[in-house]
Amino acid sequence: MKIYFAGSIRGGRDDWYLYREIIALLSAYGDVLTEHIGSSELAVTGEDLPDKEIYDRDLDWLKRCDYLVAEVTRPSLGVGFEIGKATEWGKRVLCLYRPSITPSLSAMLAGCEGVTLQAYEEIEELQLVLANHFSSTAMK
Ligand code: 6K6
Repeated sequence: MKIYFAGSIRGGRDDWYLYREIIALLSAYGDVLTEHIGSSELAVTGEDLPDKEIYDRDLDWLKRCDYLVAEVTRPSLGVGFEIGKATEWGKRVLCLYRPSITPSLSAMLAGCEGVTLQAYEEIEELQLVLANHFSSTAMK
């Protein structure tokens, strides 16, 4: 299974360490195509690539993935765009968020039938959350 992990870049890098841990957990379920999202090297100033190349490459990966998993606690235009594309293309989409920081998510996510929302607070909870989620959906 190919997993596209989405997390904020220009929306803010406060949670980069959390993205790294989520990517490590996700790697038990498939190939994570976007490991750079959890890199401390990737700052708000981003990769040293032109925007069009980043866009084309990421959309190509998104098209080829089986699953989009997004951490949506920190609002990011890019992550929202990727979720919109993924749902339009019929991909399975799981959005993880921490209600203590973002108690009410955008209705564009919360009201979207193609998006599964999963609240959590601590990274330790996610191991079980992902195991339950992928055993009930992804392997089918
Ligand atoms: C260049 C300069 C500053 O940021 C960059 C961008 N570098 C990126 N590299 C890889 N993926 C990116 C980049 N910018 C956006 N993305 C994609 O959008 C990722 O897949 C993320 O999930 C999402 C982040 O969007 P923003 O709006 O928070 O940047």
